[in-house]
Amino acid sequence: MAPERKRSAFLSYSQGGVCKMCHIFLLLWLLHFSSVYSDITDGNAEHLKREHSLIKPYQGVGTSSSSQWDFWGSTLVTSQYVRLTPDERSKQGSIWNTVPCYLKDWEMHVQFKVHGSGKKNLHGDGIAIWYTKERLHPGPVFGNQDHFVGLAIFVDTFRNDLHGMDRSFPYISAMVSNGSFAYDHGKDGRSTELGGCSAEIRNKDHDTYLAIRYSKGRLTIMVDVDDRNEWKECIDIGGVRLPTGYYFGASAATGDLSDNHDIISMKMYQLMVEHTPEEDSQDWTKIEPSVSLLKSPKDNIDDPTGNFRSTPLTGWKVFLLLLCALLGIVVCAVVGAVVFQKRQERNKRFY
Ligand SMILES: *[C@@H]1O[C@H](CO)[C@@H](O)[C@H](O)[C@H]1NC(C)=O
Ligand SMILES: [Ca+2]
Repeated sequence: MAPERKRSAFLSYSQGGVCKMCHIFLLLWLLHFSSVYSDITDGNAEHLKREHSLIKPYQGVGTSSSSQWDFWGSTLVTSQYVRLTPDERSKQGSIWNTVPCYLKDWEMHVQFKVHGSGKKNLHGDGIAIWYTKERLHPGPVFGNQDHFVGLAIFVDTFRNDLHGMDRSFPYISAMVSNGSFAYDHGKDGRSTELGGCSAEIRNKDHDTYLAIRYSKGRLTIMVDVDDRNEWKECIDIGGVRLPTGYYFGASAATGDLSDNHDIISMKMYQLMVEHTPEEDSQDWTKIEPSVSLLKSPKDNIDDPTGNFRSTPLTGWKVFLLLLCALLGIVVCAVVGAVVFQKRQERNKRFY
């Protein structure tokens, strides 16, 4: 059996690719304010929620009436994978959790596999992961209805928009809708997307994963598709409002071009996050899906959810930054001086 996979996308993500200076900064920050930002460690306290998880060998799925997953269309359930569509034209399939999710903070890990005989660019259309008000409503958006209410993550493997050559495909993107927005296939959803990234996910021999994290109004999508057992950030955006009580699902579609679209597992983890009494007293099922900041997550600075990476810099933070910068400059100056001196000495020897 394979070793247990790192569960926390958040922790493994935050450990990777951070510069030394930032480490010092982070350390200082944690030392001083660990009490205030206790939710920063919530990746530790997560729990797998079986009723929202789809795990091999998918016992009872589709056959037992007590099953927590329903499927529709071309979906085929084996003991090793759930195939939403086969590598054939004009197929649509989906699988839906029958249990509404009342968790306020969660992280969904999806292991998926897209593969087929189509050569480069001759395959499609992709997979969508859903957290929506309604379930099992087939339609034109990767096998699900348009004008959906909730969250969608698209793994779009076919470029429809020939003007959008600034991005390579497959392309992963996210969309939140209150039902009034249509998904524009012709533009690969560009007009409604919250963010996205390109990811080589097709015909891989290794496992490919996607993580969707929703906590305190922050939506984070991470991918692990390079066989490195490491999460890479794809989307990170604040100001996202999603209610509880919606359903998780996955769907896929083929058109003139096709692929096998397989879901291997969907694992739902509850994140243990504290909320203010005010937030707790609210009826979370009544929230309307919305995004307050429709702009690139990278300049998403006035984030109301309290994530330190994107809050505006206040006095002492500026001070710490300056301190780090100053330290950096001093280190550079010293190193520079030493190197310069060495050179001078060498030069003297030569002439
Ligand atoms: C959905 O959101 C849009 C933009 O925020 C708003 O104009 C519209 O009235 C909302 N529609 C519904 C059905 O609530
Ligand atoms: Ca497309």
